This record gives sequence, C-alpha cells and structure tokens, in this order.
Amino acid sequence: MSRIASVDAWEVLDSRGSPTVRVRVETPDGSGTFTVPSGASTGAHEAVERRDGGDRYGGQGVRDAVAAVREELAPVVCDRDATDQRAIDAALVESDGTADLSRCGANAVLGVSGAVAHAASAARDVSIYEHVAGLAADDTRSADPGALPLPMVNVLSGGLHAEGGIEIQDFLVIPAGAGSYSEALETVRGVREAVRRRIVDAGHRPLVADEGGFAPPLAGIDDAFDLLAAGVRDAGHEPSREDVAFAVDVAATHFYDEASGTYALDSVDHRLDAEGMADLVARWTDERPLVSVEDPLAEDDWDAWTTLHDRIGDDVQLLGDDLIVTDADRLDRAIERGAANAVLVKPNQAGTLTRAIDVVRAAQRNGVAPIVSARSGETCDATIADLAVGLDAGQIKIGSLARSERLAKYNRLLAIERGIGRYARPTFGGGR
Ligand code: 2PG
Ligand code: MG
Repeated sequence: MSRIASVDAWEVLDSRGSPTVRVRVETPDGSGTFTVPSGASTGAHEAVERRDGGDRYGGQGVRDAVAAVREELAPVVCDRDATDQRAIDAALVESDGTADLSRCGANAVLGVSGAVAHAASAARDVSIYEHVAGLAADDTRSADPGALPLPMVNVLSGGLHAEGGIEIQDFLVIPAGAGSYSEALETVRGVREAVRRRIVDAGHRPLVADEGGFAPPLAGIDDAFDLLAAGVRDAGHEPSREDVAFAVDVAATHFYDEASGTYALDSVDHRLDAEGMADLVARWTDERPLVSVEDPLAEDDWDAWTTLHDRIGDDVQLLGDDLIVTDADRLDRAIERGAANAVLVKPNQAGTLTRAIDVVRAAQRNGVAPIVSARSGETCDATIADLAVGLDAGQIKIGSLARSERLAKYNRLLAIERGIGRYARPTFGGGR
C-alpha cells in the first residue's frame, strides 16, 4: 500500500518537436514520471489524444490535456493505492466517461496510468519490469518477469515517417540467429552500417526519418528488399529466416482509397485491390526471408485480412497494428475471424497500462504473438522496454538503431539484460 500524495503534469516536446504530456506521481515511499508517445500513422480506432487546436504549435499543444490531468484526474487518483494499477486505471476510465477517452484525452489518461506504475515500482523498490510482471500475474501465469525480447529493427523508412519516400512505412530486420539480446543489437548495427555505406556509395546522403531509418531514393519495393539483403551480406550474415530475417510495416491504410477499394502503390506502378495486395504479399513471402508483415491491408478490411491469412498461412507473422489498435474487442474479433496471428501493442492506442496488459495476456492465451511497440513520436521514456520483459512479450519494435529516443529503450534492455539472461526465441506466425 502506497497512497498517492500528488500528481503533476506539464507539456514537453517529443522527438518530432511536437508537444506531449509528462506526468509525475508522488507517494510517500517513491515517485515516478512517465511521458506519453504519439503516432503519425495512427489507426482510426485508437484511443484519442487531446490536442488544443488554435495557434500554439500549429494546434498541437497539449495544455488542455495537462489541465485535465491536474484538475480532473489528479483528484480521482490521489489517496488511492499506487500499487493497485487495475483499480486506478478503472477509475481513470470511468472519470473520463468515453470509450475512446476523448474527453480528458488518452494522452492525459495514459500519462497518469504510466506515472502511477513508475511511482508504485519506486515505492515497492523493484524495477518497472518486475512490477509489471506482478500486475500481469493470474491463474495461468506467475509474477516472474519474462525473457529479453527479440527486436525487429527499422532500417529503411517510408510512408508517413519519411514524406516523399516509398509508400511502405518500415523495412525492418530481425536478427533471428543471434544468441542473446546484446548480440542481436550488434548484428543489426552491422547491417544498418552496411546499408548506410551502400547509400553513401550510391551518391546519396544517409538522412534518417522519424524513427531513425534511412530514406534514400528507391526505385521500388524490390529495390528496398535488395538493398536490405545486400547490407545483410556485407555485414557477414545471410538474409534468411534463421540468420537475419526481414519484416515490413506496410501501413496500408494510409494509401488505401476507400471510395474505389484500392491501394495506391505508385512504386509498383498501379492501384491494387485487396486481392492484388494479397498477391504482392504472397510474392514477397515466397521470394524474401520475410517473417513478419504488418498492416498489409486497410484497418477495416476484415474479410481481406482473413483471406490473406488463409492464403499465406502461419509460417509468417501477420501483424495487426491499425487493425487491432491494442483493443481487446478488436483482438477478439481478429481471433474469431482468423484475421491475424500477431498483434502490435502500443499503450497509447489503448489509453491505460491495464488495457495494454490485458491485450498482451489475451493474445498469449490465444496463441497470438504480442509485439510491444514504440510510436514514431517518442521521448527518452523507456517504459516499453520494461513492459516487453515484464509481460514476456517475446518481441519489441522500437525503430532504428539511431536517435536517442530509440536508443533510450534499446539501452534500457541492455541494462535489464544484466539481471536477466533469458532471451526470447519466438516462432514467427506460430504464436507462443
Ligand atoms: C507503426 C508505428 C511505429 P506510428 O505504424 O507501427 O512504427 O508508427 O507511431 O506513426 O503509428
Ligand atoms: Mg504500424
């Protein structure tokens, strides 16, 4: 028992220089701070972040969300036991009163929820990942933390994260053959550096996008895969499912035209319908060591997801981000329909830590692989690293091995590795 004595909030800037909410929660036994991230390629069904509008920061200010924390949410949680995350999150959701948390703002609600977890772990004198493991314990799961997650790391960026680049948002590598988390980072660093060299040798500048991935001029999707494969070989590895595998985040909703039901993919030179997208993904999985495909179809095209899943089967991770938006009901629906076999987990899509934890546990119980993920707008808050370990998620997606808001999380995992040697070995598409 550690009663919350005070809650403060203020506006800070994220990795894109956009305002975001930072919250501090104090108890007599320990205090904690959490900073809310923010997406660019957001799903329509995410919990809604509150922005001020008006002139400040082009309308992106969060003073109203900060005021909601101080004036509305602080009185709700003060005097409550910080270690009872579930009760606190339920009270926050009830006080907001909307399903998508749009009244106070999901950025206000998650800010308090996250800071409470930090304060509670400080009060209990345990690491966040240990605290989270305790929060996730139930009849089928002990309170022990899990293994270090396998990272999927962005190397080439496009879509809304690199305007003017290729439509596909992320080309990532998964160092499947590494024997430990730290070895995985070393492998990825080698690949990223080799890709950087090739970009420079081709006469381009190795400029990075929102998540630190390179965004060179590329002739098309195959060109991107070829560059990735060449970088892997230059680094002394094999582009293969066993050594360095590939992943993509297509983020297809952002080039989907609802009126015509087609996907506008200039880089393959035409508009594709859902079947055309499925053909494209099937070709990639045949020709490339691709083990994970995120959002290859639009966020509400449920039937097309099921058809694609039936077609490519479970050798590949079919990963729902905008499709599921870390929402328990949409996860249920994806499971019922067989629409996906993996779910991206972003706490700010859900709006509270408890909701995010529940989605991970529901996924694990149903053989769906949870991948804990950062947003494209981040700060040096490293909480998701602890979440991945505490929940034994098995995989994590943070962005590239560049930019301090990304490295803060990779480096947090290196610190956790000093206490936990276990390293996850997921089977892609097969659940866990
Ligand atoms: C995604 C994320 C992170 P954003 O689509 O998976 O890469 O991007 O935070 O912009 O939604
Ligand atoms: Mg995504």
